[in-house]
Amino acid sequence: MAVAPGRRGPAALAWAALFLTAALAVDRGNFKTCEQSGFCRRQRSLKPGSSPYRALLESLQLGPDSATLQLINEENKVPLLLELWGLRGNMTRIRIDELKPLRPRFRVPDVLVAEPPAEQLAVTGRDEGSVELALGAGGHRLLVTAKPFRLDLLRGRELLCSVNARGLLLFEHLRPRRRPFSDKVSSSVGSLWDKIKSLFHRETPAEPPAAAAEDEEEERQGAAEAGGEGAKAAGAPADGSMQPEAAAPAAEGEAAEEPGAWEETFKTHTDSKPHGPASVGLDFSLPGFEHVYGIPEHAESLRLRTTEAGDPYRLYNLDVFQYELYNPMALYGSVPLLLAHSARRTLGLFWLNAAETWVDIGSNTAGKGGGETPQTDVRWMSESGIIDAFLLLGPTPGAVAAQYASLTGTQALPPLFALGYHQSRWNYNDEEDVAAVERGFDEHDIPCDVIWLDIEHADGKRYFTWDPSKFPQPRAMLQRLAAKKRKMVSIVDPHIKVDSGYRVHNEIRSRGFYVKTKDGSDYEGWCWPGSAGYPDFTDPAMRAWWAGMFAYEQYEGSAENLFTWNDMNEPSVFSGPEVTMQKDAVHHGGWEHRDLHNLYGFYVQMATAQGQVQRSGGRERPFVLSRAFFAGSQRYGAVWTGDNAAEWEHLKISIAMCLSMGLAGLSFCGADVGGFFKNPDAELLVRWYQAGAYQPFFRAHAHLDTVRREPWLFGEENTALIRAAVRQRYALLPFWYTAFYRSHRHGQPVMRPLWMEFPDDVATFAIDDQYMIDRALLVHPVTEQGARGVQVYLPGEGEVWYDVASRQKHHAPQTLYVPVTMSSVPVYQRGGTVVPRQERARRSAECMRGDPFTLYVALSPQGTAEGDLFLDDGRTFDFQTHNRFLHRRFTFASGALTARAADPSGAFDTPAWLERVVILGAGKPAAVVLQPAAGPETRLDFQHDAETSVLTLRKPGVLMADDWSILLR
Ligand code: NBV
Repeated sequence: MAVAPGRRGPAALAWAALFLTAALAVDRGNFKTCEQSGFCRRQRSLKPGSSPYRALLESLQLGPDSATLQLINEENKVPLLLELWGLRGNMTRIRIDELKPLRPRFRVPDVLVAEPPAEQLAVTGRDEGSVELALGAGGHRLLVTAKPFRLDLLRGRELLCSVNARGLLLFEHLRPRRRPFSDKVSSSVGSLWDKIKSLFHRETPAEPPAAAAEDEEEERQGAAEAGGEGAKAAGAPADGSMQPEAAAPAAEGEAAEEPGAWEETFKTHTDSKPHGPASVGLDFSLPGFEHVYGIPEHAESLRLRTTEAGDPYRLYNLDVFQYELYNPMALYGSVPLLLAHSARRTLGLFWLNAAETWVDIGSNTAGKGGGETPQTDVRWMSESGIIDAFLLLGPTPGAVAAQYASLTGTQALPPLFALGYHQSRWNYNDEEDVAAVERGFDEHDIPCDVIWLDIEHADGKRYFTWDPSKFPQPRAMLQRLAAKKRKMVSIVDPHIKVDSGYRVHNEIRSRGFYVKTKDGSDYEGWCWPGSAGYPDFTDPAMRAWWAGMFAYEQYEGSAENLFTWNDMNEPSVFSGPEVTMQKDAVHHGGWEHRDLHNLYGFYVQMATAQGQVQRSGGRERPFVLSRAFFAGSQRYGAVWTGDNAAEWEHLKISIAMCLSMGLAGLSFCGADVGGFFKNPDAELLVRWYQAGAYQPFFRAHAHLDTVRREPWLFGEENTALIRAAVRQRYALLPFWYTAFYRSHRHGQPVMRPLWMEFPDDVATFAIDDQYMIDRALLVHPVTEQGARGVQVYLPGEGEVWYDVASRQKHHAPQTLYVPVTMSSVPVYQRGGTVVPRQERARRSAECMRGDPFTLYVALSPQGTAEGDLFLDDGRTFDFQTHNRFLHRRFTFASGALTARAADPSGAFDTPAWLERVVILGAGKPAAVVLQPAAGPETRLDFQHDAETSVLTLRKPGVLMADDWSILLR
């Protein structure tokens, strides 16, 4: 069947034609370079050299689980407090704040799942110039060198990481504003009135205890002066007051007073910076490492590049229209976690700061060759807040993933349906359109779990409402979907239409829940609905209220099978600087938007997920897709790579981008299948379905002005190809679900780079056109137009791999040339694994509940294999709260396949049974015998294909919940 094209006027169609033919390219001028970002410029202008910081070793104090030490900047005499922890599980935490800040500096809340438990530290060595600390049981030592200040983290004789070895610690202390003569020069734009105001402006934060702060500053300045000439040299006002004249030029290293330090203009926007410069920066040297990864989100190869020649990687959640590939520009989400990997070990650096951040990467070997010991240097620079850095010491990739998960939490276990296929577009026009699309899936026998509604479904972009003419009966529509065991997702963006007739706006405003401007009024920005307010999701009371909005009686027309999509939550503000919120906007607690920008989207998704949990009385698991994210967002749902395009390069980079997110804890990642902007041709669309079917979040989505592209609109042949790809996804749902369960339990990424599984195989370190799903499947999607074949690298000395389609066995390591046709999706099962499948084609995931299973047992060269299966109701928290689950382990050894509980604490009633076992790489047995846990042995029918060495056992018929063994005799 065909779907009617969207009902659009001629003007819209003309615009669409223009849009569809225009070349896509980001308008770089809308976004800052490091040079245009005052603090980045100041930080980066500090070149490696001798650091002005000295550690005051005599100030060392050992607490029960941490050590503190003062650092002094010998040029301006401002003291810092360094705190060190040896955390349990092979981690070290380094926190640096001002000893006596003029006002409290922002510390990131709610991201760490708990205060990380620490181990006792001990002083193990000391001399005039250094102190050595033992960091708990892991055998790590920390050498603190006094002058210049430096930290070396060692294990035995091996140096793992040095901090401030390049002398790039730059901590801009808070200061009272001096007479801003310099600002006159710097503020190219800005009203006269603003300037007059700023001349008389003293810092008056909305809430932090600043009243006392200036006294403290006086004290500190006094102390500094007593302590030496440095303070005078730095021009610090002795009485802490504003000086009518700049008392003295800023001292060297005191780069803060340069133009832009107290006010900064970008394009038409002036950032008032009422608290002045406050940035922090620090360098980490990683000897022995040449490969670094992580710090999503960037449209970049998996392996990060060095940044010396251009801009650093930027972490600042932004709505970047038509983003470009392979560059360090910021995108919608940020996770300040960087991984370094070598054949010897893996390390992680987690920089817990939610302000705008830039990351410079340098290497002594990049492009240089030669026999030097490789070293990577990483430099972090953030606009405000403190330095709170975690060194995750691995030593394996899996250990780093577990360490990061112990800090920020693991991936939420999605409801099963969410791992199925999602059909979205901007927009499905009305209830009839939704019904027709849904019918299309049934008519074409393509499974589909969810239909999505974008912004046009709401009444005038008033979220939590429905357009009365297009969606007059939302509940009935949801019921029709529910009857087919399908779900719906509606979009709820965090910009709220300023409209006194809109209840949501009125309530947020009357409760004082909007973000405020620097002057204390409700902040308003321009977005889809026109003028919009932005709820302050950093306020727990606001989040509780928002969560309450998902109650069925609040969100009218909603139902149990309606889930949520949070878009534009960077936040996107069309009228704002860099399409986001002004940095001097004020949040709960008086904190500036500057301090916590990268957390906004995290909180939106948190509150939304909370709402979904609450509406079911705490029983049902939520599903929320978010565009913006931060460290810890994995606890609240899924993320996607935003507005990509129907281009082959975009298809290719979706793999690298999701791998990078997975490394940073966000396992539930996907890209718009088909590409958001532009129209894919049939070949690209089919290839994208084939790739998407093997990525964690599998959703087709398209821009409003693209041609309709439901899977059956490209001719029978292509429909069949798409059907096959989607069905492959569904057959593997038990495998995906089990992988997600283990990710939820242990923090391992579901989609992972080859080097996570083969950490000492250097050949895998730069690969990002193929990857592993869990530890069993290797996928190399076809991402080249007109491809006749792909080169697949099969890693693992002495291992074997089985082509999932042909069942042919291949020895590793080797690079295999694999000829492909349009139906090929190169997937390999690793020898030594067991993969569970459900192979009956159904309408949706829920329809597969209770369906029988097939186990694919791929034998290792030693004739062994192991795998598992997690089963529960697929939707509630009962697996957690009532142990209602099955976690089964299948082991093949010595000619016998056995099924036992992987976790005997769970129990779950299911009629699901075993209908087939396929053993790859098996010889022909004389007989096959089933030994059930209770009852007599029976013989099983089997079939052996001598050419492929595939042994198929028919109808074992045992329940998946039972223990049993199958013996090959
Ligand atoms: O809500 C409309 C779109 C949405 O379809 C897309 O997936 C988001 O990434 N949204 C962005 C806003 C407009 C984009 C041009």
